[in-house]
This record gives sequence, structure tokens and C-alpha cells, in this order.
Amino acid sequence: MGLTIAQKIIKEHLVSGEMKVGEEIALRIDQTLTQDATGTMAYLEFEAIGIPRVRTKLSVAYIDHNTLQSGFENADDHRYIQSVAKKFGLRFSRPGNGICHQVHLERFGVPGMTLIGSDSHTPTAGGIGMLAMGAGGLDVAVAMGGGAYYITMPKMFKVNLTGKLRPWVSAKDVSLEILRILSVKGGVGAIIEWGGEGIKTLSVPERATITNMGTELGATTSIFPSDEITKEFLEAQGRGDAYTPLESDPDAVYDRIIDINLSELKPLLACPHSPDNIKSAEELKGIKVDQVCIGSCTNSSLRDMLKVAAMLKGKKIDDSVSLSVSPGSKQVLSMLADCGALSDILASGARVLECACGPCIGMGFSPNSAGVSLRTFNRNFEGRSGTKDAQVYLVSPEVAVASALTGYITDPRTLGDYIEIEMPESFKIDDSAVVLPASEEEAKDLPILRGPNIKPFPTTYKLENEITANLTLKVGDNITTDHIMPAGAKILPYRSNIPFLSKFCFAVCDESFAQRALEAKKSIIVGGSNYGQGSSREHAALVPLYLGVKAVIAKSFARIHSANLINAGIMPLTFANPEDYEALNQDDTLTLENVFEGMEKGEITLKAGNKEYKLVCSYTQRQIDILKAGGLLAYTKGE
Ligand code: MIC
Ligand code: SF4
Repeated sequence: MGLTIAQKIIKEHLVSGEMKVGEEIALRIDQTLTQDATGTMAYLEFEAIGIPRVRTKLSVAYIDHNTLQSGFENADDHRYIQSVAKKFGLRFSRPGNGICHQVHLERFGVPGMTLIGSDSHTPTAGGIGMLAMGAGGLDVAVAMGGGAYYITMPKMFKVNLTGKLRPWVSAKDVSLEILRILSVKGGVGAIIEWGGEGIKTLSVPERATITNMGTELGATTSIFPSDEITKEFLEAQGRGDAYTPLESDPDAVYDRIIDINLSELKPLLACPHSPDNIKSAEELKGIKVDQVCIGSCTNSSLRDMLKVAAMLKGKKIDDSVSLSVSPGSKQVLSMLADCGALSDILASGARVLECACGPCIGMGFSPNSAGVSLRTFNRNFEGRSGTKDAQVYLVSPEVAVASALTGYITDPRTLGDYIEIEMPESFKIDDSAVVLPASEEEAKDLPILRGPNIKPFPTTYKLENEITANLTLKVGDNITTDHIMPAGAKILPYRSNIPFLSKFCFAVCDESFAQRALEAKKSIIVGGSNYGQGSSREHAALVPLYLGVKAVIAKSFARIHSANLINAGIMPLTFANPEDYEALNQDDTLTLENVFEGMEKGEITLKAGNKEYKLVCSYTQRQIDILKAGGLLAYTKGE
């Protein structure tokens, strides 16, 4: 039987386990990346593991999320990460060098290799045929130390593309279309391979837009073949030697095949507050727009920016609209400046922001009260923009510019003739904002620079065989890690200070939760399906750990969050009978009985009052040992 692209890479990197869907497999990891919002914690964990030098082929520490440095906290974190990178053998991408995924694609990604990153959009590198996955910081720390990365062997989905995108329709619309088809849960447990004749019409940055947003499907990752188009891109980046061709076997078997005809797609938008709430620009036209943001790791490539500049050239944005443009990397910004496109953007009335995540993670540029904001980003969860009642729509750069020009949601096809852009033959190579590590010899004497906001890893507890705890919070379906541990300019500077962060845990759903959990000392949370979707932030597990959460019982879990819970020593459990969700109420006292035996059997009894419910889990022996030890850190250190 032939193999899919992902199966080929998995086979080559398999450390243990069988490549059978649903089985746990361990993979050798070639490259890792971190960003600063998850990086500080990941490096504290790496330090705690106690390995003096990274053992990967390449590890990069990016600074792109907390670049405001509005107080000493972020600056201290950045200085800490830089000192750690120098000492432990990582490259350090300075603030201003760009968004981790964009820079990694341009400068470091290699087809056929494995990459894990402490950021859920790491699959962006699937655009050049890497097997790239988002992971919790602790998993990345272990991989940096040469340890394997454990996942459940995914199903294989294939999306066959035919046809060619019509004028004003773009890769973002392909992402939104697949979200319409599959929903935010539709990719859970699967790797999505993109193929078919249609992919020959898509450049690497367009492919990367698609693999980037595969994260919103809940997929383990998304991947394109590595072909002539990949080769051209790598050559244009001066990295032709990184190229290897990679395709699936003709007789590869897929669990699901989806066909999309590119020629039939229209400009689409994801409406508030979920990336799969899709409508067409035609349907939504006429809605008044207050703000438009262009950028993020989804749509900030040179190609996207040149298109934006060409559409804005010689025009003025509507007086009532505020427009921001954040190029994805220093390479993009500098090339825009050199060719004059930056002036076209500025002359239109746009604000050019730093090459960073910026508004995407609520780092400034929050919309006005109840404001309508169109964003070329990948997430429109409630409150993520920093304005609780904002209405955020996810759009392509084309819809973004068309709407900024008119002040209303506008179908770009009504703008007239399509503007073709020409891509330069080669990119401008300047890696001067990437600081190289010290040699092993020099590294020995180098200090690690810490600041007062960097607090220790929370205390972990060995698992108890019987757990009695309060049901301190009951939430519904599709709870995101942005609900569990919000981000934004006010809170993000405290990513290395779990006690401070804990005050904001679940604040979007219930501001009194944190206090209640602290008072209860031991808590259990009950959730609906797809609990923990979205960001990879392990803080959404570490903060509950700090607050005394012992287990989360849900109808189903998102992959990275479930792994983060186990890594933190918190049990993710699912209802054997999803209707039992209805029977449990906030403030109930719950008892989990015979936990150790139950974990082995895959079935645990929950008592609430005089009623009993059946919960299920399918932990591997390794996961049971991690949970018993009180989390991955204690397990790795053999405590
Ligand atoms: C996000 O887009 O939500 C983030 C911020 O990049 C996160 C990481 C984080 O919370 O630090 C992600 O996607 O994993
Ligand atoms: Fe940054 Fe937004 Fe991409 Fe997350 S989704 S890495 S916040 S640009």
C-alpha cells in the first residue's frame, strides 16, 4: 500500500509506536521554534530538564508577540530568551525580524523534516512540505533536549484542488471554504494533505496561508507536496540546497477525500465569533466597517503585501475607517520599501505597524466599542481583539482593502479590473536580525539573565487515587484557550508569572472563577465538545494547575490542549455518555473513584451525590505515568 506525504515523513522519523490510526507514536524532531509568549516558560522548562545544549538540527527562538514592551516585563523576558538562546545553542530572532511562521518559512524550513513549535500555527511550514505541528512549551523543551514528540497517529484527509482561483479570489478564501465544509472540529485527529492539479497554480505563500489556517480545523497539521514551486521559492530565498521533492504515492489511501474547484470559489468572510461561521462577501455587503487590519501569520507575505499596495495605489481609504498593515517579516518590509510599494500603502492613509503579531493577539489596535473589524487573520474569538463587544470578521487581503476603501463590507469583484502583481525573481536576504548562538566552549561561562517578573514553574502534585473536588465551572462547546487563559496587551506581559495570570483565568466566561477555584482548593471543570481549541498556550493548563484543577471532564478535547493538560498533571476525561453533561451542575461535589485502576481500564467512575456516571479515557502507559508523577516535567526528571 502506498503512503501519503505525511506517512512518509512519519515513517522516516518514527522512534516508537505503530503507524496505526489512533495509536500513540513517538517522532524524532529535526527543528523547533518558540515565540516569546510561550518561549519564556518553555526555556524555564528546558533549564529544569537540565540539558546544557539543544540536540535538534535547528532551534529558533523568535520574539514576535509581546513586542510592545510597555513595561519591564516583556523586555526582561526577551533578554532572558536571548541569553538562553546564546547559551543553549539556539538562533535568536530579534523583535522586528518578523512573525515566527513567516520568517521560518522564508529562512529555515526544510521539506521532509519535522518541526514542532510552541505556537499552534506552526503548520504554516507545511506549505513547503514540512511535517510541522503546534505543541505545548514543555513538549518543545523535551524535543530541544533530543526527546521524542508523542502524538496519536492521525487519519489522513486529502483535499483535491482543481481549476484556478478567479480574479479577486485568493488562498484565504480556500481556507475559509474548507472551514465551511469541515467546521472548527472537522480536522481533529487528521492530517490534511493538499493535492490535485489545482495546487500547481498556488505559490508557496498561498499554500502557507492554507496550511496556517488548517489549525482552525483542529487538524494535527496540513501539508503540501514539495514540488517545482517549492524549489523555485527556496531558490529565490537563496536556499535551493534545502529542496527535496516530496509527493504521496499514487496508491496512497485516505480516510476522507474532499474536492474543491478553485474556479468556483468566491470571496468569503468568517463572521463573529468563529472561523467557521462563513458567509460570502455578496451576502454581507453593505455592513459598515470601522477598522481593517492586514497582516498576521496568515496573510503577511510579500505577495499579499504587494497586492495590498497595488490595490491601494493612488487611492485613499474611507475617512471613517482605520487601516493597519503589518508586514510579516523584515524581508517583506524592506522589499516593500525598496520597490516603493510601502509609499503607496502609506499614501492611502494606512498605518504601518511593526513586523509582529500585533493586533492579532490584541497587542494594540483594538476596535472601538461594538466596532466592526475586518482582519486578514485566522481567529475571531470573542474578546481576542481586546474589545469585548467587537464584531470581528476574517477576510482575504482583497476583501480587506476593498472594504477599507468604501467603508463597508465590499465584494472586491465589484472594484473593476483585477490588478496582477509581479513577484521579484529573488528575495532580499539579510539575516542580520538573527543572533547566532555561542560556541559550546564560550557558552559555559555565559550568564542567564532573569527579571523579577519571571516566576518559577507552578508546584505539581502526584495524582491521588481518589479525588473529591468541587465542580467550580461548567462551560459549553468549543471553549478556546483564549477563554481559559486570555491574552492581549494587558495580560500577555505576564506569561512567565503564573500566579498573576491566574486572576484572569476564564474571565471571559466568569470573572469570579479564579477566586472560587482558589477557595475550593481542588476543582473539576466540565466542558462541552472540542474543549481547548485554538492556541497552543500551555498556560491554559498551567494556570488551572496553579488554581487546583485536578481534572477536566468534557464531551471531547482539542489535541494540543489535551496533551498540555496531561503534561501539567491534569486529567482530561470524556463522558462515556455525552448526555451526562446535562446532569452535572456548577457547585456539585464530585468524586473520581479508583483513578489508578480506572486509567488502566480506560474507564473511571464519577460520583455526584448519589448518582454515578461513566467517564472514559484512552491514556497510553506513558501518559498514565506522566499523570501519576504529576506532569511531564516531574516525569522527565524522574521525580
Ligand atoms: C495565538 O495565535 O493564539 C497565539 C498567541 O499565537 C498562540 C500562542 C500563545 O498563546 O502564545 C497560538 O496560536 O498557539
Ligand atoms: Fe501571531 Fe496571530 Fe499568528 Fe498567533 S495567529 S502566531 S498571534 S500572528
